[in-house]
Amino acid sequence: MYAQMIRTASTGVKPREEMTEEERRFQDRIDAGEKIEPKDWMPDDYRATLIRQIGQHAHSEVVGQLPEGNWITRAPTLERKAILLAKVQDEAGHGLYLYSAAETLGVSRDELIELLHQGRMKYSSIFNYPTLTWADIGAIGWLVDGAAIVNQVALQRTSYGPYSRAMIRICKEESFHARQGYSIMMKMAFGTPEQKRMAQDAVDRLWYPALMMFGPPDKDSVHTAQSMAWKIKVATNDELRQKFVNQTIPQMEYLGLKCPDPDLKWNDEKQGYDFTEPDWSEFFDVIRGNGPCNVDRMNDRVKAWEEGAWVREGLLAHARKKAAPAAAE
Ligand code: FAQ
Repeated sequence: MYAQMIRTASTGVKPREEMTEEERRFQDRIDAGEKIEPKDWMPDDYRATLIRQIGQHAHSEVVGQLPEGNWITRAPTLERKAILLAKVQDEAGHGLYLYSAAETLGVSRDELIELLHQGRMKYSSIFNYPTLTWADIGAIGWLVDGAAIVNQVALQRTSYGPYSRAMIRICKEESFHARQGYSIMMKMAFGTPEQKRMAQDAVDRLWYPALMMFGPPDKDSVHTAQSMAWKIKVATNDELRQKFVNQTIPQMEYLGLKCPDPDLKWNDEKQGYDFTEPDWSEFFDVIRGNGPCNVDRMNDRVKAWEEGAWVREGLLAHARKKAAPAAAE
């Protein structure tokens, strides 16, 4: 069902005079700040846009477990291992809330996962970069979860009720993730010269990919205008990127680390930093499937899905048996 909607989803904003009576009433509810709930009437494109965004968001949480899961056995202490394990489990839980929110729109989790595995749905560009050292785990918690929080705090106000409520819960857990990342960075940045060098190297490699997480510049963003009109998004890609830079640079200064952007400087007039944009050709290349780890990430996900088939079948058989105990006897 959703696979057909992907092709038909429009990207332009419909002028009010071209809207049907139903569409006008819907837009009025959005403008009045009302939440839209699963059984409410909604335009097909609103539904398709939400399925795309929530589905991609869910996939990002699940694929996002891979770069960190890779370090669970190599965490330097038992305490760090336990903390990282809890964080990676949280990401699975976030995927679950988000797939459930997408299901309220009439798409099944299996269909979304199939589309991901076929390369027809995306997940966040950031997870196509490798985690080479322990400092990368700190930088992911601090920069990647930090960027995710900036985006998700805004999404708590999104117009679709189930997505908004999932975001509220996810944001609470993400705050712990960012703290654990910053705690690793503090240990490294204030540690031996070699640890500090590793921390700087992680920032050097992950700074621009973290900026890319907010999506292309507003002028190249195909979905922002309509998504803002529907309040699916409540801030643009550039607005959120600027907010992230403003809040992160003082944290970087506290750590005594250098931002790999030689032109970064405070702009008094805009009360924010001027910074160099990421290399957008690299971003588009990564989301087309050509990043350093795209192939590995997808192979790992498909393998996990196939090898987990017997668990899903067993759980379904158990659920069926519980639902109809008399028939099963
Ligand atoms: N990566 O027109 P726009 C996390 C695509 S959660 C890949 O601007 P939109 C937690 C976009 O889909 C991280 N693709 O699109 C964690 C579209 O392609 P399409 C995930 C991207 O939707 C931490 C095309 O480019 N968070 O990290 C990206 O209005 C640590 C044009 O772009 C979310 O998903 C990208 N970065 O704005 C887990 C938040 N950016 O679909 C584990 C929810 C853009 O037409 C460890 N999503 N594209 O083929 C959003 O807020 C939005 O979807 C944006 C993109 C802002 C990401």
